[in-house]
Amino acid sequence: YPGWKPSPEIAARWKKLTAPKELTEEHIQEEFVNHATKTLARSAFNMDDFAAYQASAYSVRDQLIDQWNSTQMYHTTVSPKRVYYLSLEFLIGRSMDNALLNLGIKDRYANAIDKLGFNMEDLVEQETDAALGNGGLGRLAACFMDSLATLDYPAWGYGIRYNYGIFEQSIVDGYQTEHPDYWLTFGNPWEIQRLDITYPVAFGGTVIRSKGASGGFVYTWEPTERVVAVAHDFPIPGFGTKSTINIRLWSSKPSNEFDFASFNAGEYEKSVKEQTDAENITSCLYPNDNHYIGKKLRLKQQYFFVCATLQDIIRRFKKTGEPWSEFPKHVAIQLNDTHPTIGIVELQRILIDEEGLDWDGAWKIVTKVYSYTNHTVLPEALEKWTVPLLKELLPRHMMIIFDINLFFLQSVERRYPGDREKLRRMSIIEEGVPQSVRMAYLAVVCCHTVNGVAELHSDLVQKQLFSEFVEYFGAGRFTNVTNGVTPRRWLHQANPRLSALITKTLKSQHWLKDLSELAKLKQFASDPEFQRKWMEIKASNKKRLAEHIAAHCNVYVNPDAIFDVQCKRIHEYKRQFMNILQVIHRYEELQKMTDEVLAKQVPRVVIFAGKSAPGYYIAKMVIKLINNAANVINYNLRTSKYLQLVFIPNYNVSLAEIIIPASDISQHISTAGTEASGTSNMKFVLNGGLIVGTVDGANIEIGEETGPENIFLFGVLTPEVEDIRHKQTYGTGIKVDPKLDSVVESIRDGTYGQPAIFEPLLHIDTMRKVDACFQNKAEWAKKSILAAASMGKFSSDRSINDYAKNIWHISPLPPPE
Ligand code: B1H
Repeated sequence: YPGWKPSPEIAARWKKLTAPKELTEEHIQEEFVNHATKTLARSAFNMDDFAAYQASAYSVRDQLIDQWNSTQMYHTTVSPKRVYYLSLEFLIGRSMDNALLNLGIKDRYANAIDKLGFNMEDLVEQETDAALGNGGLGRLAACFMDSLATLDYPAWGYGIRYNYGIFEQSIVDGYQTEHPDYWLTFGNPWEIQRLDITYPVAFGGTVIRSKGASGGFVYTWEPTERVVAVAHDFPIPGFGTKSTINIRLWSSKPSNEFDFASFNAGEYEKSVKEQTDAENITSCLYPNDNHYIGKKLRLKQQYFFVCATLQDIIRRFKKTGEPWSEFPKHVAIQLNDTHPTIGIVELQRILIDEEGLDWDGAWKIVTKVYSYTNHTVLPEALEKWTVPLLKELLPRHMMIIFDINLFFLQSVERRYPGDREKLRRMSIIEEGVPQSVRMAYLAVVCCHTVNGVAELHSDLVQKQLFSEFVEYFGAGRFTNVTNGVTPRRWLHQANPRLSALITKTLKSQHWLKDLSELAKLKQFASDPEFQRKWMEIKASNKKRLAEHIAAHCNVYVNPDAIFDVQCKRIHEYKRQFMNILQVIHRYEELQKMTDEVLAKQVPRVVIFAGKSAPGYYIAKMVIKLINNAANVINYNLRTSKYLQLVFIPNYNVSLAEIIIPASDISQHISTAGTEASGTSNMKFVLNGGLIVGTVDGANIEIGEETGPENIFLFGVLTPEVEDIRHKQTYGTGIKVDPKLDSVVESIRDGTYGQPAIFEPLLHIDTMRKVDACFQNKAEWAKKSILAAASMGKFSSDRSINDYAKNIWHISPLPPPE
């Protein structure tokens, strides 16, 4: 800030004034009342839980900002290599409880506020989720931020501050209904609006080619649309450290120059339209999980956010005064899927067109900076922007993509002379009418490292999706980083009683920073007293969920039954349909039983939750089917003691925090080879739930850690799936008639080879096994404890350390005490 430099005396006074005060209960109360009366203009006679939540939130925010300031100032003085995590989604959920726990001040706050007549547990419930993501991909980004802060890495998250997050779901007559999620109605204490940090972003227009001073061509982009990106900072506190890092989310605003031009020309409506068009860029999160929709506004969102982000990163780099060749020593950029991939092209453009580097010099820098995480192999989820759309919005970027492709294919041609089919297959441009850009190929060609998110997935990425690129670039470019989840939110915060039991048993809280320490619980797995405490906590979590279900589904579920949960986005590949068929089958079996046999059944509550993309017809019909089945099953008075079925509306982070600690078993039953990793599977086991799952994604690695006796895996392996699909498609599959029970039985046995199309049968078998196991309470408790104690590997701290060491090459930088 060149305008103002404090004199030494002023700097000293400043330091004295900003020195943190001791956080006594009295000081907390002062701050609380101060915010209630000044920030909110309330009085003691005009308070309610929501106002009390806001007052607490603003005072916790002050604590965050202090830590955040000192972390950022320290990073600025050291100027280390930083990682920038670029993601179109950050599924953060609530912040207050998390901030209180990570800062280690929850009890003090709760006591202080109690004496002012408020209950912290109630206040925490007042907060609306920051739901700026669809599912696993967005939640992973949020877990990674928690780990980056906790492990003291110099890191920034960058994304979009959507005005509307993922829609709210209600169930009307059994159907999903969507409602807008305007989460900012009452302001947001967890962000700092930075009206001083803005960057211009441009779209459209043409590119003019002219002769440059040194003889080569220079390209000038003359855009037709200009908007402004405004920064909003979300401080992310680490657990048990002073490090507080930043997620910077951009919001779009109209650019004044343009507005005035049309306004003065008397084109009032045109100028208003330009204003609203500009603001619309960051209005809505696209509600598709694992599905690509080629919408122009989505591409605008992508470019808008990477354009602002790169200007911010470059501004920070330029403060070092070092030459461009040093850029990769200060900057690592991680692309969370291909969604920010246009940022690669943007950096190449800036270096050439604005900074005057030549192509090769720019390319050397770009390819040292970027790395890319692939999150799916499903073809319908892979981004392919059409060339006409890219040309229209980003004409200069389109030229650069063609150049990247040209140089790439030229070198492929040198390696494999005359193999035109190979060039066609590997080209970044897919031929067709119109042509399109394969964003994943663009990312693979430009990034130094490409990773999948679980062992099996990374294997498929290398052997199927990008096999020819592995051959061409070498296997060294490709790697695996298995996903993880933060134990702070997903155990300590969501399941405080279990966290306290673990801390008491291990005589330290250190396991929350090194999850592998959970293994020490294994020695207590058969201890009846420990088992009793462990299962008592599960029972109380189940009661809590039962209350939620009573309030939201109007069904009184039996808390002693097995709680059998499938909560995730509704998708064909995740096979909620197979699960509901299995439930209906179970219901029909119950109908046939005599009272005597019925009385011996293990009671079960089947719990579904999850959103469908608004335009995904089949997924919506699955929701309707579940609700219709629930209406039949729950009202059968003879069997409802043994089987109940609920669909809990509006699955989100906060609801997950209630459901996950309450499950006995959870289902992760995707067709083998389709679920890249899954992350809720890790959360369920961490909370003492067991998995019923297929041999897919991270289930496999979870099973390796727990041992096969503490996980219920079933079904065929990935390589068999294609084979079986083929047989089904071409009519050699076998149709089943109920009269053919013995035939089915032999198919089930595997007499005729692996029974993949009969996976529903194997699913049913597995459920019978679960019933049998659940009846032996001690054995079940032991499995639950041993499984949870094996989850050390699945902390997002381990994932982040893997990325830092093998991909980003950055080190922790703990702030001085
Ligand atoms: C995952 C997505 C995804 N994979 C496109 N891919 C999207 C793709 O808005 N879009 O266009 C949004 C999301 N999400 C998930 O990532 C995987 O399905 C999970 O298996 C995985 O655990 C998670 C995190 O890696």
